[in-house]
Amino acid sequence: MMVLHHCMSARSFRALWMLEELGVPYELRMLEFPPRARARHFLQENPLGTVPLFTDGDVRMTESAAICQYLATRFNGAGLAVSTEDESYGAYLNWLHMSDATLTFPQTIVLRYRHFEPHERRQPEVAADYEKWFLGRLRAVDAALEHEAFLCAGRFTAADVAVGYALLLAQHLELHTSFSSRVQSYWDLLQQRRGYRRAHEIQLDSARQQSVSLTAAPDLRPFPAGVPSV
Ligand SMILES: N[C@@H](CCC(=O)N[C@@H](CS)C(=O)NCC(=O)O)C(=O)O
Repeated sequence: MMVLHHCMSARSFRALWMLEELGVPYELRMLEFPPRARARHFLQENPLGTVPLFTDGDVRMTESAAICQYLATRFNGAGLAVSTEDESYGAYLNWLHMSDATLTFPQTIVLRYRHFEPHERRQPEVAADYEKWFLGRLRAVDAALEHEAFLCAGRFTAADVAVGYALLLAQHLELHTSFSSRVQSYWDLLQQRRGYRRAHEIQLDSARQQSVSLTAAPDLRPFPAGVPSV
């Protein structure tokens, strides 16, 4: 049985969304955020304390975009992967990597220095700079969508799930108000997918069943006193 450790709306949502797009069986284990402070038992499974942690037998993965790629290829029949023979293969890999390294990373700086840090440690200018960085990098998404509904290969792929999560995080951070109309339309399209909606429902249901709080990981409240922010 595949197992996914997940915090509400954290980057592990990429893997959850993929699993729901694929419709394959898995077990979802919900954790309070941040697990290193609020679910310390988890450190035995992942010393980094981060989610996702995804296991499939002896396979163990902690990078959300890599898990999207793994699942798309492992369940190739679902059509969410792009094969090495496809001329879009390079673009597909580029989007998968860009989703976290370029589009999520600057948002984590905004999250931290605008929302999570105690007031005296907040850095409004740093947050504003990285907001601009993120919005600047989104120009790549806008350009890719000029003649296409999806990012690559002329169809919905794991790359759209990985990049779609970066747009979800932007919405949590209220950066979506600066999306171009093309990016906003793409984001609207992604949110209509059954897999996306199911992933939201499942994380809520599972949180209730497993007595985990329902607020999103980036719930925009500072960490409580005593929880180190790195
Ligand atoms: N590059 C990793 C980042 C994983 C990561 O940092 N996850 C965050 C949640 S979005 C986390 O678990 N943070 C908890 C902490 O820093 O203690 C990925 O894409 O999965």
